[in-house]
Amino acid sequence: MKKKPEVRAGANDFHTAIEDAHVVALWEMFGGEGGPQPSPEPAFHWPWRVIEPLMDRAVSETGMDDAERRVLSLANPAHGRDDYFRATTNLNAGLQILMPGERARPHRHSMDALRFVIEGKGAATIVDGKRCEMEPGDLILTPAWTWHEHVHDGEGRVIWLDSLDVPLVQDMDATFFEPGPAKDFPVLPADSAYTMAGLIPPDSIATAYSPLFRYPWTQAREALMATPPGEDGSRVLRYVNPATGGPVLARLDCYLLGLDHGKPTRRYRSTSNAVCFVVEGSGSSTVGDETIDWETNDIFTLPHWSWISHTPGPDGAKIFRSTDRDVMRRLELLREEQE
Ligand code: 1HN
Repeated sequence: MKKKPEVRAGANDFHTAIEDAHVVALWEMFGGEGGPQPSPEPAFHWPWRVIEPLMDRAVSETGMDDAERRVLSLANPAHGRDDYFRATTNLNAGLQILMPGERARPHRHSMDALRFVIEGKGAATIVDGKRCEMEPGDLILTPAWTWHEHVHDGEGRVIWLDSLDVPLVQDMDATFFEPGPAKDFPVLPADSAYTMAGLIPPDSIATAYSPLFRYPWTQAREALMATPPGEDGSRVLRYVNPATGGPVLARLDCYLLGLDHGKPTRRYRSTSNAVCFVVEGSGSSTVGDETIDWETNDIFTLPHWSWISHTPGPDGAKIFRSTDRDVMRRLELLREEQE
């Protein structure tokens, strides 16, 4: 039980009295006008050359009988070690590895999750009974409260990026979790019913998340190449729910960025946060005061309200982005500026 506020009628010292009463004098907290501004969070970078050997070591250290999921969570030091689910404000990211013959047991939770496949063949994620093959570059959704498990019947290691809204759901104290076996799930149409943009089974309108669970890389890459570049030469595609045109998940929104010119993209800043994964190529990004030199398979963050610009290397680059942007928009908190 929390201590009840105690009114010390005799306390002459104002600060002792207000502390005892559990109130705070706001005029003493903020200097200047307008209250607090977004606190600058530096961008953070996890290079593949550092993380990859740790994935192999995770396999030798831990079998799937001991680890529910073999995930290395990307814990941004800006938020402290105890906050190990926070890659950036509102977003979790981690790398998961599965070896041939292994499986990660079914479960479901109130957090939205997505998988972006980095390497390997033969693994699949089963989402509410739909089997989604995992090939490099594929985006696979495991929306909040859908049953999901990972299986691997192929050869060699399979590694993917997990991105979840864990910090946001934790901050709202709305974390629910249920272990499998999977039961009582709605049966959605096969992904192949959504193969043609502009044609959907009409019942799809009812779903709060995309009824399409797998966005294959071959098609996404082709669509990106066919997308007209903007003034600064960059191409942008958004992964959407085909039934609504909105974000793929209630609290995660995904984009592909294609950079094929050597010049920097237009600087912008946003109140949203993002985790970036370099699918192809190399280059650098300026985020606030920092410049990050990235290569294929690297992961880095784009924290809110820092000025951002990307510059590809000579061979161009493709970047996958998982962001809280649509959450901010629906909360009427999205502000964006471009130079
Ligand atoms: C989770 O359920 C998975 O299902 C991966 O593969 C990472 C991180 C935090 C909470 C739940 C998975 C996760 C997770």
